[in-house]
Amino acid sequence: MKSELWAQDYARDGYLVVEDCLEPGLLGHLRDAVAQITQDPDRLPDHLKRWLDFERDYVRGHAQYNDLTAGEVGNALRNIMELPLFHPDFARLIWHEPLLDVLETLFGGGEFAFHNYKCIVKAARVSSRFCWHRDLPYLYHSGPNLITTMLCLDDMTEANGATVVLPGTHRVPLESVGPKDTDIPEADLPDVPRRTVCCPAGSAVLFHVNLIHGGGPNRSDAPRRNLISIWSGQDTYPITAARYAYQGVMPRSHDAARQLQSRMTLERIAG
Ligand SMILES: O=C(O)CCC(=O)C(=O)O
Repeated sequence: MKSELWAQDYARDGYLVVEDCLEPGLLGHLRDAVAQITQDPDRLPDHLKRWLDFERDYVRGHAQYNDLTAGEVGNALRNIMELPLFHPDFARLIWHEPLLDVLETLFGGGEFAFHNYKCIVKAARVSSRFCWHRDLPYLYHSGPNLITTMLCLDDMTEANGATVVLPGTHRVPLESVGPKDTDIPEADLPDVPRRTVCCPAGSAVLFHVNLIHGGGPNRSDAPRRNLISIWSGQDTYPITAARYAYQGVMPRSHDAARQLQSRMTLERIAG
């Protein structure tokens, strides 16, 4: 898709797919780095293990989202929070220029800040589906000027649980969005056509935090992994005590003090 259309399509649909955001060498390297975590999570040190969410624990609390039992999903991981703490190459993704180019276009300038990076793993054969939801109520911010981005490490297909979006549902009055939007029953969904976001590995999918989306389970023989980051635009701030690694770094800011912070942070990560 032509970059001149990014802002227009995003404003209309509430989401955007940009292919070829990860070149093949980096894509392979990131897949390997995620596999290092998922293949034997029990071997990780405690300071990293605390950021892992296992599928079996999710299934115990949310049996309705999986046709398998907690015992049947084994040691599969569902989510790796605080990804930048696991490997410097994940931290360096905060400065990944092809993604920053899209974000700068969608935010309408460089004054946007990093919030966090995680990895959603839909493990081969056993993953749960994702309920219909909006991201904003999970994020606890003073406003909705936030963008969710997904860097796809694998092709997203119907069979492996590609994310499904309801285009246009981001255009909603702010006061109508609340905790009920973290799990929207099928019967309460707006009557708009659904779109399954099928795209090749290396694509970036960006969406407005008020866009309704969900995703099927992965019943294919290969994992489906997305690196997910959240970014906040101007005049949009966190309202809870929670803070994440490198939160607040502004890699495209024009402010000299922010540029210094960004440069010094990146230098420390490089070691
Ligand atoms: O991976 C998916 O299919 C959905 C992920 C998602 O909805 C989320 O992380 O908020």
